[in-house]
Amino acid sequence: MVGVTLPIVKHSYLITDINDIPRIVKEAFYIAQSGRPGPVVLDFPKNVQQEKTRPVWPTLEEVKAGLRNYNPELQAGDTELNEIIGLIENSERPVLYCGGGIITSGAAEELRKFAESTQIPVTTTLMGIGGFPEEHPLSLRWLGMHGAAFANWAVNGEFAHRSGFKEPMVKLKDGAYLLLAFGVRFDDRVTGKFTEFCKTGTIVHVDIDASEHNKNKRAHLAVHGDLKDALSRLNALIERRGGIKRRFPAWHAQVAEWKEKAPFRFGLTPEIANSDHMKDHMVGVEDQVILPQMVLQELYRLTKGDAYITTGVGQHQMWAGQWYKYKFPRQFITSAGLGSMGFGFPSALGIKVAHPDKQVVDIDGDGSFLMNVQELATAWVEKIAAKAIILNNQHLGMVVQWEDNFFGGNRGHTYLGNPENRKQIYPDYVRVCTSFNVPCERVMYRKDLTAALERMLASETAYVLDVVTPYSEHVLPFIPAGQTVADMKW
Ligand SMILES: Cc1cc2nc3c(=O)[nH]c(=O)nc-3n(C[C@H](O)[C@H](O)[C@H](O)COP(=O)(O)OP(=O)(O)OC[C@H]3O[C@@H](n4cnc5c(N)ncnc54)[C@H](O)[C@@H]3O)c2cc1C
Ligand SMILES: Cc1ncc(C[n+]2csc(CCOP(=O)(O)OP(=O)(O)O)c2C)c(N)n1
Ligand SMILES: [Mg+2]
Repeated sequence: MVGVTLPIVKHSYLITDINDIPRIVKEAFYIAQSGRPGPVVLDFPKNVQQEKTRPVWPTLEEVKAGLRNYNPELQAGDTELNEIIGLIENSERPVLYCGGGIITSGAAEELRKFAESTQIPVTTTLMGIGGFPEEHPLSLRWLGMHGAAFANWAVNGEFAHRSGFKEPMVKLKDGAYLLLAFGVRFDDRVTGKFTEFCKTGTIVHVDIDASEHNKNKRAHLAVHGDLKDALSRLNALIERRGGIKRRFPAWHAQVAEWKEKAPFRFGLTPEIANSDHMKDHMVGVEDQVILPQMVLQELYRLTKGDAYITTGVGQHQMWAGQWYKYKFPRQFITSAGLGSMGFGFPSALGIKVAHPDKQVVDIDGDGSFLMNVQELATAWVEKIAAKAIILNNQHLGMVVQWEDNFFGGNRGHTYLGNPENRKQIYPDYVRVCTSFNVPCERVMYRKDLTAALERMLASETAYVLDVVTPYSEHVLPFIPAGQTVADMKW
């Protein structure tokens, strides 16, 4: 078992002696939560489970002393922090690119203070969403494959759209000259083709895990340390010197122009209303089609942006990132990198248990929701009032998007409905959910959406809303894998 988990978790233990349990459990919690947090597996054989002993619990100090080769309390050097301040003072087009490290290190407040005092625009990764309030004037939302066009331009520069990957890249405007990469790992879904990412910028990379430095992209200044500590000390340094002298009015004007030019957007086309599973239901009421983005917009309005949102994996996940705006860390819980379909509903249950007074909504895909459908029983048996919205496009929508873009629309088992009756919405989630005693209703027409969302939000038990949406909608912006900002469709 440990042999299987070793390469994919932070640490694994095989317990062979019952007297080791107190130490191992305490170490496991310490390792999981400190430094770069990550899962720790305990393999607990049945013969050891059946033995008896009297536990002797070590103190945290004893645990730390026993882990001599593990030092998660790393601090950036003073020289490096001063160097960062010098780079800001000498820079013209700075951008903060912040990720999951802001959230795991608990540095959101420090980041906000730093951004406000330096006036540097902030973009986050998908994992960094909530690390900086998205309604803040300095927010560029998130960047990458499906991130905001204006965030991608701010980092990489604006290029004329080219129709083929082999055509030359024609630059229209420069992007960042200084990229402050804080707690990010330059994932390829963010960078696209590594050599073209932030080509004109000096890159500073602060990370607690040295193996992330220069992994995908060379950093001009690699800083090894905890981000909360680094940001608090940067803020103190700035305060001590009476603030940052440099201001960036021309850069802010450029960013504002980009935001105006390419906000997230969507529109209803005849092709969309003609989506196979919908067209029979939409005759004469084509304007009643519900697009997935509309559901999120309306949910955002009704919950005033305060709900916790979880997701499965797919198009719905990207729309949940784009059309709900996040204010605080861990408000958006998504499996991101090694995205696991089925993640949404169980995560929503966990968050609701931790925050019983908060609204928790899983934005799910029909494919993803089915992968952990048995969790409806957990919701009922444990009385957990988490909500789920299935953006039901009757397809593995994200895969369909790739089929349409790269494989001539050839379908490889991405239709999830009933091939013998395409008009039928299949499976019937109302019957699936109510068979678990969890109330569920289906919505298909726009006129019914708001009231249905209100009923879901008002419910004191778990509740599922099955919203039927077209499958022909694509997530935009879109930078195809391994390509560049010049290839971005938006
Ligand atoms: C279909 C699909 C599309 C996607 N599209 C996008 C996209 O458009 N944009 C996007 O951003 N992502 C996208 N993703 C997610 C993407 O794959 C990555 O999961 C994500 O970009 C990684 O975010 P991150 O760089 O913040 O890294 P994380 O995985 O959050 O890593 C955090 C980094 O912070 C460091 N760190 C942790 N703790 C500390 C600390 N205390 N101090 C300092 N450093 C610390 C870690 O060492 C690590 O380097 C997509 C995923 C899917 C499934
Ligand atoms: C367990 C698992 N299997 C397969 C995939 C690959 N995959 C990524 S997105 C996707 C389609 C998801 O469909 P759905 O949940 O209906 O979401 P939609 O894209 O339609 O919004 C698939 C199959 C995955 N991420 N996880
Ligand atoms: Mg789907």
